[in-house]
Amino acid sequence: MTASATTPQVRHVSLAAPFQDQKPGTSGLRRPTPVFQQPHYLESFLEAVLQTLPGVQGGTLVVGGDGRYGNRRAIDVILRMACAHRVGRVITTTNGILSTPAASHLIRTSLGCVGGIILSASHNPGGPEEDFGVKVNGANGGPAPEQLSNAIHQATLTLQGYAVAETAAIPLDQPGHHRLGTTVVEVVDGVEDFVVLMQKLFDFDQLREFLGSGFPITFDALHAVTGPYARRIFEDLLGLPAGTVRHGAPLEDFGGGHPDPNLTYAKPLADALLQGDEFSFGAACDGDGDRNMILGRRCFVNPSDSLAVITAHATQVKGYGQGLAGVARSMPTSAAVDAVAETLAIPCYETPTGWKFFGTLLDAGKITLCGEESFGTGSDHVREKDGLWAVLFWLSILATERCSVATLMERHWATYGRHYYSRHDYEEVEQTAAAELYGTLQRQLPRLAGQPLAGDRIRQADEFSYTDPVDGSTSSRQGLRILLESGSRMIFRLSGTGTRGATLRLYLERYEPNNGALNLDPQTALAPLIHGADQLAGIRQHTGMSTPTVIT
Ligand code: VG1
Ligand code: CO
Repeated sequence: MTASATTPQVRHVSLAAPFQDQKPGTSGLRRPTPVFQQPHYLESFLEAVLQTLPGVQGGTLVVGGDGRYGNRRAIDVILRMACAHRVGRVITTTNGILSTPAASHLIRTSLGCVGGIILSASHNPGGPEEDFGVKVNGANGGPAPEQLSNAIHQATLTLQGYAVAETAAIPLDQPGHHRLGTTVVEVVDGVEDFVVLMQKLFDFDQLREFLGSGFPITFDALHAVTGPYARRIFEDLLGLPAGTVRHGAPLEDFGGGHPDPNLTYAKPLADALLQGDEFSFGAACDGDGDRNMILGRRCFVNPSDSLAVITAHATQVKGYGQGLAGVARSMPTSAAVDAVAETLAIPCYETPTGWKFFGTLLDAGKITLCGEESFGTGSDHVREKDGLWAVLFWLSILATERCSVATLMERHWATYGRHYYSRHDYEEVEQTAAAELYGTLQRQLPRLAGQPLAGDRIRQADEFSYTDPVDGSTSSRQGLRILLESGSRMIFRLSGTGTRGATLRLYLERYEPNNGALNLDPQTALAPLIHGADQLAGIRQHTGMSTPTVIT
């Protein structure tokens, strides 16, 4: 253990005025990096966290990030502020690399841990001119619930200053123990514990045999946090050839790309699977490792369908053989999983967007699996969505079924019918234009029921609000729903993770029974709804955009 020679001096810095823009969004506080680099900005938010999170003094905190520009500096600031706040122990990782699901696991397994601080803006690009972010997790390992985030925000609004210790930077290049005043800093390997957890949930012998039997796969880490985890799992433990993991070295700017595993931002991978024949399976994860994209040869798996498939096959997988307590999906996620839950006769919950809303259900043992349309899938093994877990789950199913991804999907739809689904994102829309589009539609809602739309009729139009079945807390204003008589629907939401202008998300869904047309292109199957949505909300007119930025 290295110890600072003397007890570090604590400096109290006063703010000329508290920051008024530190309200966390869907998942943490995300801002362009230059905003976080303003004097006192990061410190102010951290001070509010340290004042608000219960049990900080004397407690244990987990700290790490996705390796983006600013990661190292932020860890240094957190360690010095933790010392000033007399945190008992801070667990951080070599080079500060820690995926969001691995952080969740570390929080849950570390004695006396009161929560964690994850430095990531997730799928947003990184670098000096791109985005940075701070996510705060509670003692259960999950994202701060709304009440905690609101309390942190309230604290920032009236903050007069912050306390920080004057110490030299702690080296993070290798595991070890250090002492900063009364605070112990433990630097641990951020990969190993997580990999052990995966080995408990999945049969690695079966996977090794299957993957070695002529089922070539490729994984794209997009130069983000999952690189070291994926190399360890796929190349070291499952014996796949070096190079199976593409872009495996975490870079501060993710190589200049968006670390967002979708068809637009992970195009080289998508092209390899959708146009080439080299691989039977491909996958990618996002900046902080909680999202996943699953691809088969000539087959893209829609994330809503992925949750349904995982649910349908769960008992074939080692860690889930005892069956599922229930499942949950976010409101805009398609009802594909609902159909499976009905067959399995297990409860299916519908929550607002954001992983934080699954926490109470997971903690209460009401659900085992949950997911979102935004490439997020997970289970009760941690309290975050988990990209590599989803990839291993899919491979485990394929190892039992011994068929292609496309065949698995065809069989699934032939059993449950198909929920055609797509999300259209309009990014960097001018704030006022987006607010006007949303507000205009919101005001129309009470008059919409009974009106014709998209060759159908509107059954119900409302703004989604949610009462948590476990703790009774309520969350309103969670997206505008237009539900049609046929069961089709369209949802309008404004993103809570974007940092430039506004992002409008339009979610479209149409059900086709299992004796219907199951092999249409989703954009074709949804064409009347796409057109109807524009008619109803004037998307082109308000945004000035004729096509979405990203289509999933
Ligand atoms: C988006 C997704 C949401 C997800 C959130 C955080 O939020 O839609 O489903 O939980 O990102 O994911 P929004 O408000 O932009 O629609 V991550 O991987 O960025 O932490
Ligand atoms: Co993420």
